[in-house]
Formats: sequence, C-alpha cells, structure tokens
Amino acid sequence: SCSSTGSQSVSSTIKVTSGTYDGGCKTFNPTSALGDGSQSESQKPAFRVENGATLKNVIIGNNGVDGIHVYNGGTLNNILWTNVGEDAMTVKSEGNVTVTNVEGYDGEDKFIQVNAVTNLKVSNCIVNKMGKFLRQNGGKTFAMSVSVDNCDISNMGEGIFRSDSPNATAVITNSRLRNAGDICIGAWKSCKSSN
Ligand code: DGU
Ligand code: CA
Ligand code: CA
Ligand code: CA
Repeated sequence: SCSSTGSQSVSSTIKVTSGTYDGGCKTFNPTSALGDGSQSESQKPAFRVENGATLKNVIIGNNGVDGIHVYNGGTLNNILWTNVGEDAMTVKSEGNVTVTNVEGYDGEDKFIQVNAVTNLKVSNCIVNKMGKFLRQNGGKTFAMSVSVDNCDISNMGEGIFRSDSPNATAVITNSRLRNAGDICIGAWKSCKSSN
C-alpha cells in the first residue's frame, strides 16, 4: 500500500468522471464540510468515481466521512482508508466495480455498502475492525454478484457478507479470515467460501 507523500484537505467531494485520477499516495483529509466520520448518514464522500473511471494511489485520512461513492461502474486501485467513517465505499448506481489493492481499518459498521445492481470484484485486500465487510442495502432484492479473492479480513463484529436478496451471490476465495464472524448472513441465491 501507499506510504504518504504529503497531504491535501478535501472540503468538497473530488469527482473522477473519466480516465484515471492518480492521487500520488497523498493523504486526503476530508474537512468537516463533508462530515465527521461518525455513523451519520448525511455525510458526503471524499471521492466520487463515475462511468468506468479509475481512482488510484489514495490514502484517506482520519476523517473517513462517507468514503468513496461509485456511480455507473469504476475501479479503485491502491486505496488506504486509515479510519473508515460511515462506510468506506458505496456502489451508488448500476455498474461493474473493481476494487484491488486496498486496506481499510476501524469502521464502526460497514466496509462496503451496495445500493445498486453490480458485479463487484474485490481482490488483494486487508480489512481489520469493522461491523461487516459488505452489506447489500437492507430490505432490497436487486441482483448483486460479489467476488472476494486474496483478502485478509479480521475482527468483524458481525461477519463478511450480509444481504436480504434472493438474487444475490457472493464468494470468497484464497483468503485469510480471523475473528471474522459469519461468512454469509441473511438471504442469498448463493453465498460461499472456497478457501
Ligand atoms: O435504506 O438507504 O446505509 O448508503 C436506508 C438507507 C441506508 C443507506 C446506507 C448507506 O441503508 O444510507 O450508507
Ligand atoms: Ca450507512
Ligand atoms: Ca454511507
Ligand atoms: Ca472509524
């Protein structure tokens, strides 16, 4: 992962609407204009990635606010959330999402929130101390397929995958789980671990 090359404060969401935004391994510090990193649902994200764009080489500093939002698909590569806020990232509208080489620490509830139809691939991750690794929006039955490969997940208060959707699938492979709770919680079409 990145070691910090400097810092930049973020007082309005940085929008990545095409191509690649390379954060150069700077630490991006959201200000109180975006939120306080609590469980308040009214916070704004530090970054918004859209339409298949890529965000890479970013450290999000101590105020995690509402993390990173992805609209219409996108890629997150080499992201470190030093202190996850309300959540670390959210799939906000339909699209394929790739998340690789990421680390996240100290979330009170969710690491990944999925609020729209997606095929989400997560690989090479380290996630420690959250309520859960991934939550499909509560009470929703839209289609979601999630794969998680080569991750190290530890100290989840509740578990790894939680969904209420009979149209959702999830699989975790090649991963190390320690004190990670239940792997599959709620309703699923299919949810499994093939470690
Ligand atoms: O239905 O959508 O926690 O995106 C309730 C809301 C809630 C979301 C979610 C999120 O589930 O705000 O952070
Ligand atoms: Ca939330
Ligand atoms: Ca959120
Ligand atoms: Ca936190």
